[in-house]
Amino acid sequence: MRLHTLVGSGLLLACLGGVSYAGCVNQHEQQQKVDLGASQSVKDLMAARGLTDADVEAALKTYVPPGKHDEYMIFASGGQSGNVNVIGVPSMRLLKVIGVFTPESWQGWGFGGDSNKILADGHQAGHEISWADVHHPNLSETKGDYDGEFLFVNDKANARVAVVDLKDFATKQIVANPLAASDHGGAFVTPNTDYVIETSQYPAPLGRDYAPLSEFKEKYRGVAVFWKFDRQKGRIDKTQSWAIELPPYTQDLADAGKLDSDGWAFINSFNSEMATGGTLDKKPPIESGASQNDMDYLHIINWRKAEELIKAGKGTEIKGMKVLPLSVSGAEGVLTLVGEPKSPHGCDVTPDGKDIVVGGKLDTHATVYSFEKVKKLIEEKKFEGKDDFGLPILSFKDAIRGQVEIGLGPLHTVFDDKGYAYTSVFLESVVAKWSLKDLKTVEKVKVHYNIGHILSAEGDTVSPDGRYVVAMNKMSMDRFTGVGPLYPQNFQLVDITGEQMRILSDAPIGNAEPHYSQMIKVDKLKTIKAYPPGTNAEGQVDENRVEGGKERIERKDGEVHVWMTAIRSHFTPDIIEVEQGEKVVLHITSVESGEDQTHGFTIDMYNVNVSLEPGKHENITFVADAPGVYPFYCTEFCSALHLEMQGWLLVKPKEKSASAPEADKKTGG
Ligand code: CUK
Ligand code: CUA
Repeated sequence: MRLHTLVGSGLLLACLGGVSYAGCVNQHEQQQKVDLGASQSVKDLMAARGLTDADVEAALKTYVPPGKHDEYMIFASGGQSGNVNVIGVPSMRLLKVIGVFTPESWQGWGFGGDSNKILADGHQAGHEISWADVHHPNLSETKGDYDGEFLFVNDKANARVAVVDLKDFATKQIVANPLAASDHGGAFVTPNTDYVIETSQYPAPLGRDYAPLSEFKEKYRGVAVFWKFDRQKGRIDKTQSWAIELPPYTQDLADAGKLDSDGWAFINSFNSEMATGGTLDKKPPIESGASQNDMDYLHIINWRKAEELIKAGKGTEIKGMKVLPLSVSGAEGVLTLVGEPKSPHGCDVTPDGKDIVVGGKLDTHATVYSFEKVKKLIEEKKFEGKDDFGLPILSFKDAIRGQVEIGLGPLHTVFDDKGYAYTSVFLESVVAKWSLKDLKTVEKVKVHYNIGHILSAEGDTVSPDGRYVVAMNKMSMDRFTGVGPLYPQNFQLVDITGEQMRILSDAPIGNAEPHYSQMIKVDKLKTIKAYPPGTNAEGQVDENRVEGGKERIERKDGEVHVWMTAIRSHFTPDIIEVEQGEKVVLHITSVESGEDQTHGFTIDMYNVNVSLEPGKHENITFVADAPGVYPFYCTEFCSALHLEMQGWLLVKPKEKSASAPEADKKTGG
């Protein structure tokens, strides 16, 4: 074994592959010239590792050598992790985890610094929520194309939307939906990112109020919130945001129109039966109650018209937000319904904005609605009838361009640059490629079990790139080395450049159940390498920023303020003495400017950890309530003397009260 180690691990691999011991040594002598590890040739290596030509081709297409960069980046929903994963393509390497709704200690996100304020804005009704169910990341767009500036994600569980700035890949804002109790159709952007759309999922009384289920039809509602995005500020402007009341069907996925259909939004729904369950009372569960009708309703929203009506004062105010009532939307042509078959799920507008593709979970078709037909029917008021809430309904057969025979359980659809659509087919576990022109399936590729969402390169823009599709699979049995009963999810990278789709690689996702993801060309991103000196988590130069030489400790009103700097490899000051019970406020600026020179700051017991990238500033507040000696130190191995980058917080016991010395003596033993 020692000899093997000496001659290199490549040789060891070949030896394990069955080559004799003496043969190993001989091979080693020969390979000095060809430099293929222990192998005489690529063929030799393939044989040793049991690889086919197709494997090698896939490896060559996805291998990114040390020092080379990936061409695309995926922003993947972190599902129940509440965060976002950033993955390089074609390597499928994890590049970053962005802390969004869930504290992420690696990023110093939510552990005592200024990021806590951003997380606190996401509280619902005063309740702290430290997790989320992230479903749909959406990149900001300009003229329907990703512009690489911002990312928006929704939290299905608690009805919230977050804004991530892609200059530093950090969350800048969380807004809590004041009307809904859950969301799903979000966070979808309009073509110039004027609005970020967030649609409720499970109906509830608007404004998070109470009403008994017996009043479901009267009091329960869905809602679509149009969050106004202020690009200059890089924040959602709550004061300019508004909403549309929706009937109490369970609204599901949504998409914004583009080009021909710009100004419109499409939301599908299930449970138009309005089943409410009641399994303990022997009533059918919602799953069967909700599957009685053959059709549910695609909601067609003229949001430009809604915006005008809101501006004209037609909204009613609920919990501080203007809401356009159902009656107005129905009468003014803002909200129109059309049937959609069997438990619809995905709702995707084609790159040219001319069609809307809907997949039915219990159907074998994808239905393709023609926006031109839909618009004409609405303009001519050709309605088939009205629903229980007075909303006009279009004739299904008059509104569609056709249906594509896909397979069992089509869910989501993405697009390429050659006029093809790719639909994930859940029950059949395939990706189905079909032609948008003649609505015919041309090819299916088997993916590993139960594909949910699917994504393609720049796939939600007006000009998709083609090249790659990623199947986002819910299960990974038999796929990876066992890691216990909770399995990773599995991303499969699919090459769509050739005549036939080819699976290139599997990437286990071990920290999330990703729902949707988007893939952007990396050259569109304009990331910074360091912050302007003194920048806080909200992206502003902090009023308490500290410059080198201006460090100090001051006391006022029972608070101890410490203005501190961090630079390789010390904190100034490094000794802080306080009295038990004093409030400690640390203002720490990293006065580094060099690329990748990050420090961290933690202190024993107070649940504090911040990340201090070059130029970053953090304000940390806690009450030093327990006497003791608390080392603080840098949590990032920043230099040869990183371990020496430490200091002390000394918390002196409170002066014993002079009036009660006897009592102290007794308890002190
Ligand atoms: S959903 Cu999860 S697979 Cu929330 Cu977009 Cu379809
Ligand atoms: Cu600074 Cu380690």
